[in-house]
Amino acid sequence: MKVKVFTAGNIQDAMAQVKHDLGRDAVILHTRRFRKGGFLGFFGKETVEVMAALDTPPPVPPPERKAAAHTVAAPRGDEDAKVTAMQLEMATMRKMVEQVLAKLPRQEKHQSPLYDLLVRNDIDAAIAENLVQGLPEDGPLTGNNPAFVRQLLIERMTNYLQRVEGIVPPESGCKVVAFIGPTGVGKTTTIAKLAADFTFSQGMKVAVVTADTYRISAVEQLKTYADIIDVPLEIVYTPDEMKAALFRHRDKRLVFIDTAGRSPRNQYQLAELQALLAVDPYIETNLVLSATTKYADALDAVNRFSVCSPQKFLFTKLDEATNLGTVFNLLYQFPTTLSYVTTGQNVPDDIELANPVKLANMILRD
Ligand SMILES: Nc1nc2c(ncn2[C@@H]2O[C@H](COP(=O)(O)OP(=O)(O)OP(=O)(O)O)[C@@H](O)[C@H]2O)c(=O)[nH]1
Ligand SMILES: [Mg+2]
Repeated sequence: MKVKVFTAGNIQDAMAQVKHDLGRDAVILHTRRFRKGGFLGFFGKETVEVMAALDTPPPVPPPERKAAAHTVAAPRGDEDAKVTAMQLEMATMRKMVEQVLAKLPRQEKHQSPLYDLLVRNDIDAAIAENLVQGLPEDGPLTGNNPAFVRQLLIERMTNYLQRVEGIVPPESGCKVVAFIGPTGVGKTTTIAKLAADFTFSQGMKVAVVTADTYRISAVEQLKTYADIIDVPLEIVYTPDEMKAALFRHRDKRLVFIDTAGRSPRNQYQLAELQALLAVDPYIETNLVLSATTKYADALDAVNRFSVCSPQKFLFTKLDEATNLGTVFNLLYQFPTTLSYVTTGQNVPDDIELANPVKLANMILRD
């Protein structure tokens, strides 16, 4: 790994040097502002120091992005590694037990086609069991109408998806909405979609703040969107800078905060994220999760990101998911408000307010 320290009069110049010397995929390890020269630190020239590293020669393909993120993580001790290995082992065992259990009671107790359909759609076996419990069997009582029983099940499922609220800008003043979540789930793309929608369709004043400063290309990705949508973009490195940026944009109706993708297993990164968002207790935090994520992994992410107290879930990549089992299982386990779902890569079109009935029907796909 190549590590270099750059100094300049301001952050933009320092980042330009990083980009020039190490390329777009450089990882920012550390930044510091100080006064150089002067007397006892007074009257000196404001100087910015950036320590950056390049993990692999550019261009870096997606899998190495994870490696880059690890370079800034706190060193993991043996204990950490053991805990992770144990958790993985437990998750694998849990999955195996679930698979066995899913087969057993189904034969003996239910033989219900709807139970089978739920499990085929990756609804957790225990949850599927609860959902079909007490549902009438299709027969003379229900008019020999399987669609009717299915409709009863959809209604039950809809109950768990009822809490829906998008971003509601205040009548006056400014609302700040942050997006957090694991790496690559679609946080930045989702912000671009929302910023475009609120700016163009609803004519609101919007600003975007990014705290994703680990890779130069991450800032550039959002800058490109911000330029096209014509909204201001602020880049912040510390909680104080976050506070200052939010204060500068208090005249906007909405401020969206983009954050670096975090490995849910890295507690140091999560604590850093928590500190950034703690500058304002009124920030509405959306936990962004991909519908393509395995349930066990999504569950782990929800548990670990809970240190940032997200108020809402936002699910991405519904278009790529073979089923929406993870979405339902999570909302069943954690009755949380759902904001939006995204259905593709197109900015700004592929996003919609979550619709409980539509989702329940999608979850129960044949
Ligand atoms: N198919 C599909 N792809 C999506 C969707 N949303 C985002 N993507 C794609 O997912 C990839 C990652 O998106 P980003 O917005 O960069 O994800 P991120 O969470 O900001 O990633 P990091 O900042 O690296 O953590 C990009 O290729 C996006 O185009 C979606 O709803 N469907
Ligand atoms: Mg991003």
